[in-house]
Formats: sequence, C-alpha cells, structure tokens
Amino acid sequence: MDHLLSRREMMKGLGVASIALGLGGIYGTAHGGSQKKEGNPLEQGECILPPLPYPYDALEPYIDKETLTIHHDRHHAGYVRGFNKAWKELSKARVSDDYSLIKHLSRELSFHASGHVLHTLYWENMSPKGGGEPSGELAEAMNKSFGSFAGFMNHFMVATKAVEGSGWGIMVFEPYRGYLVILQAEKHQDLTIWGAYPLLVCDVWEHAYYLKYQNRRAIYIKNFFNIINWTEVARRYQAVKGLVRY
Ligand code: MN3
Repeated sequence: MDHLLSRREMMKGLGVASIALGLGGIYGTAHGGSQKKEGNPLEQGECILPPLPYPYDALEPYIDKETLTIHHDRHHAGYVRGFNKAWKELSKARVSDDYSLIKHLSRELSFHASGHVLHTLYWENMSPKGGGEPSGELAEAMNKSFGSFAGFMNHFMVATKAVEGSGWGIMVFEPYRGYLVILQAEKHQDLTIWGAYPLLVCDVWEHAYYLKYQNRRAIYIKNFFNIINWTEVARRYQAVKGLVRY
C-alpha cells in the first residue's frame, strides 16, 4: 500500500481528530463497548429522517395516504439508516486501516446519500396547494431552456415515464452554462451531471405509485403535476442561480 503517511503517523493523527470531533462514543460501541454516548448525529456527519411537511393524507387523491406513509416512514428511513451505516463503516475503515470493503462502502454511501437527498427534495417539492405553472425568474429560465412551459412539461413527462427500472425524473440547474436540464436518474445516483443542482424531482420507483396506479406510471406523473410546489422549486432556483461557473 502506498500511504503518504506511515500507518503509525496516520493513527496518531486520527486519534487526535476523533477526540476533537467527539467521535469516541461511536467507536466505543463499534469496538464492543457497552456505553454508547449519543451525541448530536448531525455534528457527527450523520443524517436524520426529516418529518413530512404535511399530513400523510394531504396529497390525496393524487398520492394516497398508505403509499405516502410507507414511502416516507419505511423507504426514506431505510436510506437514512443505510447512509449512516456506510458513513460509520468508512470512519472505522480509516481508523483500522482496513479498506477491504471500500468498493462496497463507497457504493452504499453514494446510493443511500443520493436517496436521502432526493426524497427530502421530493417531499418538499410537492404540496396540497401545488399545481399550476411557475412564474417570475424561474419561468423565464424554463422558457430559455425548454422553449415554453408546455415544452418543459411534455419533455419532463416523457423522460420521467421512460426511466429504465427504478429512478427519478429530475430538473436540474446546470451551473457551467446556466441552463436548466431534464435528467433521467437510474436508482438514485446514476446518470447525473456533476455539479448540477436538482430543483424538481419526481420519484418513479414503483414504491412511489404502485399501490394506487399499479403499472400506470404515466398517469401518476400526469397527476404529479397537480401537486408540484412551484414556490419551493422557485426558491431553490433563486438559491443556486448565482452559482454560474462556480
Ligand atoms: Mn422513493
């Protein structure tokens, strides 16, 4: 192995770092200690499941209560657990200098972190008061990028319906050129553009719609347009539009 630091120097450095970051509690448990000190998970780089921003039945009739409950409480929660597990395992790998599972852990990290990010955005970019069309600068950016709102809508629906297997339809802001782009993401992490910011996401894993729509993905996507929270999408656009050529 071609370490830049000797193992001894690295372990010494990590020891200081783990004390400074308050990580002793995690490692105490991982190494068989019985006293797990529960620190603030966010300070340790872990993530937490955010509550839904509305009641479970708020998106009826377009998304039913049972689907939303299972989707948020079980599926999204699973991605949070998966991310935190991979994050902690990678910390342990650094301390023990055992990278035998590095490919597996890197994949797990990417998959679950992307799942957590996209689901958080998905809940926020839907609303029982959603629907309609965007206005203001977001509408101007969409016209510049897609020709018209109708052009965007048709493109987004076709692309999202055609996602192969489990994935997402996503409208991103691509800061190198300052254009909006529609992507088809497979799983959560594949087929992106590096550096692009997701502004609008539509989950087309079967768990997002199958109970109500079965295999009719296109109807679910059409109904999704009735609950898009354009106010939130516009807020995200405002937050990143200045990052052109960062
Ligand atoms: Mn999902």
